[in-house]
Amino acid sequence: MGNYICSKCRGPAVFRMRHHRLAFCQPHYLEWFIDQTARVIEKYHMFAPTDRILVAVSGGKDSLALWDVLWRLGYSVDGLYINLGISSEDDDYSNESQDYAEDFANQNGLKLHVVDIPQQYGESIPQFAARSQRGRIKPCGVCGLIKRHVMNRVARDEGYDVLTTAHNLDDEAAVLMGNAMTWQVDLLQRQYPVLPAEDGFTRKVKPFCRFYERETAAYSLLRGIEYEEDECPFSIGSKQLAYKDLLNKMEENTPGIKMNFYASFLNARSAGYFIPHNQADNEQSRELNKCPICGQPTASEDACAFCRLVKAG
Ligand code: Q46
Ligand code: ZN
Ligand code: ZN
Repeated sequence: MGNYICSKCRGPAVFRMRHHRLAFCQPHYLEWFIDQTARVIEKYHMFAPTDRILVAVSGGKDSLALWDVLWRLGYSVDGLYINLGISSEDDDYSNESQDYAEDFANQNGLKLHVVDIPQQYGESIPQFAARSQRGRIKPCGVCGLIKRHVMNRVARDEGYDVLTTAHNLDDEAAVLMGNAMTWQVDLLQRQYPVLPAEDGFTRKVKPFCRFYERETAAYSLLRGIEYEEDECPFSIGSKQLAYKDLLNKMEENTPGIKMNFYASFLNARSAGYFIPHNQADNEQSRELNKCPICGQPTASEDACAFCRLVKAG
């Protein structure tokens, strides 16, 4: 990579980050990346050294990198892979992704929970989506609902203190842009690197929220982690991808703008913006009940959205 030199040892650099004005050789990049993750965990009080952590792994670069880093930092961290039953003509996406997650766990002697949605509930995500309200809910909507339910169930049943996901800065900035376009105050208020445990929900944290996607990709590559390179076929043409493209174009002209956008939002949020006008009313409306079928929290008076979806099959 050009003539850049490592900011730490002055040897030849293999990776450069314009916005940080840093470049590193391989060992010093891996070291820097782990160190930065530890700082974010500390900054947002994500978890304590004794906490039992469950990391949601998709078999892709971000989630396997997260599992690797937390394990190297000495945390007690197990994985959860949810097989969604997604495939296309030329790509057995869910099964291949599961192989990558299992290989990673086996190579490093780590524990992986696997929940196979078609096996356990009789239908894949596309099948659930096709009949949910006669196809009115898109696969990603159904997928999000099912993943949230399963992650929370496994975390609760297996006694984990915290659930981690590998959302990176590109993901968070794209979600932020989507929420800001329509000023969805309730969603903006909930967009934070830590969601505390409450009302039967396990604490959720995002230790990679300040890394650019190319930084997590570089970590996996330089660490030699093998991962599923294909994206889920349903992500093609999504609004989220369109926002990511837009932000990437802006980043090309103004390095650091993506980080600025997200970090400034977090500061504004911490300063009290995005708090609903009538906080009391809002808290009232958030009162949750217990689903009579699965026991998970729900805003519904009856069965939760997940149980209604499964029961309707
Ligand atoms: S896995 Fe699920 Fe994503 Fe595929 S169906 Fe959509 S939400 S795109 S993170
Ligand atoms: Zn170096
Ligand atoms: Zn339920």
